[in-house]
Amino acid sequence: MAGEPQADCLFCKIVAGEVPATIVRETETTVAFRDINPQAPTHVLIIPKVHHPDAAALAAAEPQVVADIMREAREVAAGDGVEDTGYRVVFNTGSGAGQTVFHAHLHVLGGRGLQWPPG
Ligand code: IU
Repeated sequence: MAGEPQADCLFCKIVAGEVPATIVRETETTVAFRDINPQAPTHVLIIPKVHHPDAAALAAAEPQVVADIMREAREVAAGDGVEDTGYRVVFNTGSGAGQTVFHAHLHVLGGRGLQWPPG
């Protein structure tokens, strides 16, 4: 059922504490942890505790959790000291956009200059 933990989902396992991760912050609805393959000095993923395959599905089902994630992005950026120098938030949505893990997650990237457009 939408929103329920999925047995084969890595990020659901991180939420459950069954797979280790470097947790940065946790709220009632979200978990933020450091990306295992960082693309910038700050590279944190913020995920909803509920399972939805991508940001579009999450927004359709539980838009308030998208707002929670965006609030957390600011807290993560501030905590890593990149709020003032600038940071990027990205929801890759669909494999064509580079999504590889199908549990919605927001990338927070900062700590170096970032080019536009992204690759
Ligand atoms: P994507 O937007 O679905 O491509 O992002 C998935 C991210 O999850 C990617 O940056 C991976 O490095 C990251 N990740 C992780 O942090 N820990 C893991 O065990 C796995 C992927 I698998």
